[in-house]
Amino acid sequence: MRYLVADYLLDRLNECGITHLFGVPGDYNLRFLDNVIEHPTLAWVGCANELNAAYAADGYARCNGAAALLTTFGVGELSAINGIAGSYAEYLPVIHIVGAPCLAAQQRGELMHHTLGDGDFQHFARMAKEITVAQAALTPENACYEIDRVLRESLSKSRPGYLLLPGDVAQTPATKPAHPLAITPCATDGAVLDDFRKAAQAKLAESRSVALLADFLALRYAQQKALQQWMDDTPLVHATLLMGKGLFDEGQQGFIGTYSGAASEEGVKTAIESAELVICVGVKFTDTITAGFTQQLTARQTIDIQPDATRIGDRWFSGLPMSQAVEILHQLCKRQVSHWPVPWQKPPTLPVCESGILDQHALWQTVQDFLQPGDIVLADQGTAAFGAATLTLPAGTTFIAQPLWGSIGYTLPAAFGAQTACPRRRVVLLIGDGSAQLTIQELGSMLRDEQKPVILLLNNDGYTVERAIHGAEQRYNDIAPWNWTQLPQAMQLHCQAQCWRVTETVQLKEVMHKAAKAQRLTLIEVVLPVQDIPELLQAVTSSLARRNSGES
Ligand code: TPP
Repeated sequence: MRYLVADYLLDRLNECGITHLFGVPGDYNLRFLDNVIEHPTLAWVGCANELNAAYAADGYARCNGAAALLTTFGVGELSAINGIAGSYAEYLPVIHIVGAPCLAAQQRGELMHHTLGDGDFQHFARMAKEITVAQAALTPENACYEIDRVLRESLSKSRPGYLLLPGDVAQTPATKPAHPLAITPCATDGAVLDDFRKAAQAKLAESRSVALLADFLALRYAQQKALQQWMDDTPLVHATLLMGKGLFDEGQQGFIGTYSGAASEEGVKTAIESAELVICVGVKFTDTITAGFTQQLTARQTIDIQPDATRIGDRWFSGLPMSQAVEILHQLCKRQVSHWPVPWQKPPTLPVCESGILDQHALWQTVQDFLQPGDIVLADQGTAAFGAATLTLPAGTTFIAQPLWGSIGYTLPAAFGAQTACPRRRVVLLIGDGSAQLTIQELGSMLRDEQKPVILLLNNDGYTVERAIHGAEQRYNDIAPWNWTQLPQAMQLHCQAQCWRVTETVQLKEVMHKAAKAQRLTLIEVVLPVQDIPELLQAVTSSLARRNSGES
C-alpha cells in the first residue's frame, strides 16, 4: 500500500501518544477518515457536534498529555473554535486538523460550499491564528515538515496547533518518518543556571518560613511527580489554586487546601500569606479563583516559576525551563541544614450538616464520602466547580474544571474524552442543569462506547450562579425544565443507564451507595434549592458583581 501524507500525520500523532481522533465527518475530510479507519493504532471517535468534539479532545489531553480533533472546513471548524480557545487559554496541546477543499479548487478561487462565497480560503485559518500557537496550510511540498513543526510547537508550548489539510494533499505520497519527532527544550545557558542557583540559595537561607503554592501550569508542564517527590523529601506547607487542584496527594503532611485569596479558609490564607517565602510553581492569578485578585503576596516574598522563566524577588531568570527551576529548588531544600516548620494542619473539612435537607452542604459532604483514590472528577462552571474546590481529594485523583475560560457545558464532553483516555478509571461528573443543556448530546456517545461515568446533574432550576451575581428573580436566569432521567433512554435504543432523581439527603446517600457498585452509566438528578450556593462562590460572585459594575 502507498504511504501517504495522511499516514504520515497519523503516525506522528501516534508518536505524540495520541491514539484517538475526535471529530465530525464532512465531505472535505472523508477520504482522510478512511486512512484513520485503516490505521492500526489510532481510533476514530465520532462526536455529536464539533464543539463537543473540541471539549472531548481537551478532556482527553488533560489525561493523556495531548489530543487531536478533526473537523470539516468552515462550518465544522468554526463550531469547534470556542473549545479550541479554551484549550489555548488553559494550555492544552490539541491538534486541530481541518479537512479543506482540494488545492486546485482553492487556487481557482471557486465558490465552494462552506466558504463565504468570495474565493478566499484563508478566512478561517486567519481566525485560528488567534487561538493556536502554530498553524500550517499543508501542500504536497511542505506537508511533512510543516506537520512536524506544528506538532513540535504545540507540544512544547502546551497549546493547540492548526493544520489545514486539503483532501488531495492528504492523499499525496509521502515517506515514512525516519526519526522520532524530537520535542526537547533548548539548552539553558550555564551562566543563567549558576546565577539562579546562587540567588535561590540566598533567598532560601534568609527565609524563616517557606510555603509552596502550585497551579495548573505545573500540571501542563509535567511537574506533578517532581513536585510530589519534593514534598516527600522535604515537606513544606503547600497548597494549590483551584485550577491546580489534584496536583498533590491531599492527605499528605503539609498539604493545607485550596488557596483562593480573600475567599480562602482562614488557616490556608494565613499559612500562605504569612510565609516569608512562597515558591509559586506554574501559578496564574485569575479573577474567579482569587475572588477578584484578592491574593496578598508581594514580589519580594515570592519565587515565581513559570514555564520558561523564573523570578526571584524582582529579578527574572529567562530561558530557564520550569523543570530545571523545580529540580534546583528541590535540591537546595534537601541541602538546607535546618528545615522549615511544617505544622500538622489538615485541609479544612466540610461542615457537618444534620438537617437532612438536600442542599449544597449535604451534596458536597456526600460527594466527599463517595470519592475514591484514582477517580477523575470533573466539575462544571457554576456552583459545581466552587463546591468541588472545598473537597479533599483522595490520592491519585485527577480534577478537571475550566475556571479561566469558563465555558459552561464543557465538562460533559470533557468527561467523555477523559474516559476515552482512561477507560479503567472511574469518572465522576458534576454539572449544573443549565450547563448540561448546552452539550448533553455527548451522553449518547458515552452510552454508545459503553462508558460508565457517574453523573451528578445538579438541578437548581436554572442559572443559579448568575442569579447570585445579578437578577435573582429575572426570567433570563430560568431554563426550560427537562425530564433529565428520561434522557439516556432517548439517546440510546438499548439503554444500559441507571437513573435516579433525588430530593432528600438520605436518598442521595442511598443512590450514591448503589452507584459505587454500578456497572452501568449512572445519572443522578440532584434537586437543590434554587438560590443555594457554596460559600466560596458567595465571595467570588460579590467580587464579580462589583467588578462588572465598574468598581475594582
Ligand atoms: N455561555 C457560556 C458558553 N459560558 C458561560 N460561562 C456563560 C454562558 C455564562 N454563564 C456562566 S455560569 C452560567 C452561565 C449562563 C449558568 C450555569 O448554570 P448551571 O449550569 O445550571 O449551574 P448553577 O450555577 O445553576 O449550579
